[in-house]
Parts: sequence; C-alpha cells; structure tokens
Amino acid sequence: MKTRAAVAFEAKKPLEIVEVDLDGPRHGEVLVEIKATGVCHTDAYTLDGLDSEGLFPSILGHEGAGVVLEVGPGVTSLKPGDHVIPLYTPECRQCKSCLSRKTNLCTAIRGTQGKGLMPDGTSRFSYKGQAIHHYMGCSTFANHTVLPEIALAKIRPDAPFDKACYIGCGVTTGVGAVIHTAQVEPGANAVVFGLGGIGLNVIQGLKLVGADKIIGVDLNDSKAEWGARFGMTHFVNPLKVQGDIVAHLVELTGGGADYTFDCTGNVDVMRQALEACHRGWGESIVIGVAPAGAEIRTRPFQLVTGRVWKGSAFGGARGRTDVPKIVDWYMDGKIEIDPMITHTLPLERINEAFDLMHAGESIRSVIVF
Ligand code: NAD
Ligand code: AHE
Ligand code: ZN
Repeated sequence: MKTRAAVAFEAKKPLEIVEVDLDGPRHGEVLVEIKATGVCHTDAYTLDGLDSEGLFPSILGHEGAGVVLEVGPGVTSLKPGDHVIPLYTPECRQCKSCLSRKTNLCTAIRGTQGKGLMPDGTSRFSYKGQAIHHYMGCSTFANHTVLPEIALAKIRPDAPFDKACYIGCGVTTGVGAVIHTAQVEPGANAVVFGLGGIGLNVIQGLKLVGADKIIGVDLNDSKAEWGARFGMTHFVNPLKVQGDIVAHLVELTGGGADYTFDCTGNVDVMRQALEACHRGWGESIVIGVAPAGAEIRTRPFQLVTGRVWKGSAFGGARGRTDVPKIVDWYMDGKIEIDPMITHTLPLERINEAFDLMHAGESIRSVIVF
C-alpha cells in the first residue's frame, strides 16, 4: 500500500513529507494506522546525527497511538479494530530478559531493531524502490506502519489518540522511572534535572508517590511555572546560583537528595545529579540520552560512599503489561497529560515541532494524521 510519511533522508536536514510504499504484515506482524504521534527529544537527537545507531533514510517517531488494520499469520493477541500503542521496548514474555523479571529490556528483537529492520531482517518501507529504515521498531511518523505483535500494547478504545500517544514514551518514561526504576517512597526528597517532556513526568510521578521536596533544575526560567503546575516545590536555575550548583542542592536537600533524575542527556549534568545525592544511600537515575561518544565521569569515592548510579529505559515499564495500566491512570484522572501537550500539528508541519522543541517553547508537540 501507499502511505504518507515524514522521511529523514539525511541527518541534520528537515523531514520531507512523501508518499512511501509499505509492504503488508508478515508472520507475527501487525499493520497499524497511526492516528497521532508525539515528537520526543530522542527523535531530534537521531535526526541531528547524535545517535550511534542512527540510520538514513529512515522514518523516525516512536511515541504513537493507532488502530490495528490487519494482522499477519500467527498473530493471536490482536485483531483489526484494536487500539494500540507501539512499543520501542517490546515485551515478548519469553526471552531471557523478560523471564528474569529483573529488567524490562526485552531482547527478542533488539538486534534487528537497532539496524532499522523488522525481525526477519528486511524493511517494510520503501521509496522509489529504495528501502527506508524503520526507527526504534516503531516509525510512527508514518500514517501506517508495521510492527511485530510483541511490540504493541492493546489499550482501551475510549482513550483519545492525540493524548494517549504520549504514553508511548514520555509519560511512561518519566512516571515509570520514579515508580519502577527508583521505587521512590513517600516522604523522599528528589531533584529533577531538565523540565521538558520527560522531566515534568518525573515530577508528576514524584507527586503521585508522595515525595516531600521536589526540586526542579533547568536553565530555562519559563520551566519554573511548568514544574510547579505538576508538583515541583522548589526551582533552581543553575545560571543564577552563585557558587557550586551541587553544594547548593546538597544544602537545599539537607545533606543531599534521596533521588535525582537526569532528564537532559548532558553528561556534566549527570555528574551533578549523582553528586547531589545523599551520602550513603542517594540514587541517581540517568534517563537522558547522551550524544555518541560522550562518557560520564565522577570520583569513584562518590560510589564508595554509597551513592548509586542507575539508568532507566522506557521507565522500566514492561510495555504490554504496564502501558494499558498507565492509560487507565490517565483516563481515571490519576495522572495528567493534556496540559503538557502544548502544540498539536498536522504531519505537514512536523518540522515546526522540532523547531519548537529546540527553542524551548513546547513541552510536547503531537502530530495528528
Ligand atoms: P526536552 O527538550 O523536552 O527537555 C529537555 C529539558 O532539559 C529542557 O527543559 C532544557 O531546558 C533542559 N536542559 C537542557 N540542558 C540543561 C542543563 N545543562 N541543565 C538543566 N536543564 C537543562 O527533552 P525530553 O523529550 O524531555 O527528553 C529529555 C532527555 O530524555 C533526552 O535526552 C531524551 O533523549 C531522553 N529520553 C530518554 C528516554 C529513556 O527511556 N531513557 C525516553 C525518552 C527521552
Ligand atoms: N541508540 C542510542 C541509545 C538511545 C537510547 O538509549 N534509547 C532509549 C530510549 S529513548 C526514548 O526516547 C532506550 O530505550 N534505550 C534502550 C535500548 O535498548 O535502546 C545509542 O546510544 O546507540
Ligand atoms: Zn522518546
């Protein structure tokens, strides 16, 4: 079939809206009509050529929601008409990682996914006879896409696509990092670095679990109001702190934070986040994705003295199990999504979504088809 897609033909160039060819679903695969997709900073990072796994040409996008149109042979858990959220972290429930119960990082198809291909090693997308790579196993910047069955969470049909899509990455990543990865307890104090589409969801996760002090850190003063809107109790702009930012945060938290979260992708900030943790027990969760080649540094003494450095992908959530629950939380009013979606745009204006993000003017832009 033909479908409309925003194609990344080259790094650092605007996406181009073209009609691409899409092959139907093969064994274990599902054809999905994407109704809406968010634009996450990770899409921008890949488009900017910062991703060591970045491939071109490709169809980016990994934060979508849509409807199943057709299922391939062997698909048993989904049928046409089901509402779904694509999962860049699938859940096969059979691989060593899924069975370990120690991680959400299913390994069933990670190898081919990182090469921009479906599990059988081929692409379903092409343009003028040339194959186009899939992205993070999702490619939600296309009106139609094909995914493996294990990479789709079935969600309730009354959830609006243009809001539920954000659960496909940002909401689950932020709230999940608090609940699954850090397992923050009521009364804890926390520092969140970077109050964008992810950081604000960390803040609302901290509020949900009953954290005490919730300190937000951002270079952009306009984020102070945003943080407060979702439960932040204190705002710090490092550019306005006299002296060392880490010392300032340690003082503000009465000796160091119980938990810190990096939502910037900046390795210097990751170091500050670790060192702002309380001696003996503070845990720092790395969520931000750093450019290819970047490395984190600290004095080993920081770890010897009990601070813990952890990472979190997709908020530690098991997609097929946890995503439908997060959709319920949203529909039941336990978490908020609507105010964070600052811009809703048609596919033709997708490049504006990247501009708004880079200018710090949006929290989340959602593209509707
Ligand atoms: P965003 O652009 O919406 O927000 C980033 C925020 O960080 C902005 O408010 C910006 O002002 C702030 N910031 C930038 N540099 C800073 C600094 N030095 N100090 C303090 N604040 C600073 O981006 P987003 O969509 O929220 O994504 C945040 C990061 O999380 C990105 O690196 C993205 O790739 C990553 N991410 C990771 C996962 C995961 O599963 N681990 C999932 C989604 C996104
Ligand atoms: N491809 C990059 C790493 C990118 C990355 O870390 N992605 C996160 C999700 S970001 C969503 O917005 C993730 O889930 N990582 C785990 C995984 O298996 O990719 C690189 O450095 O090569
Ligand atoms: Zn994302």
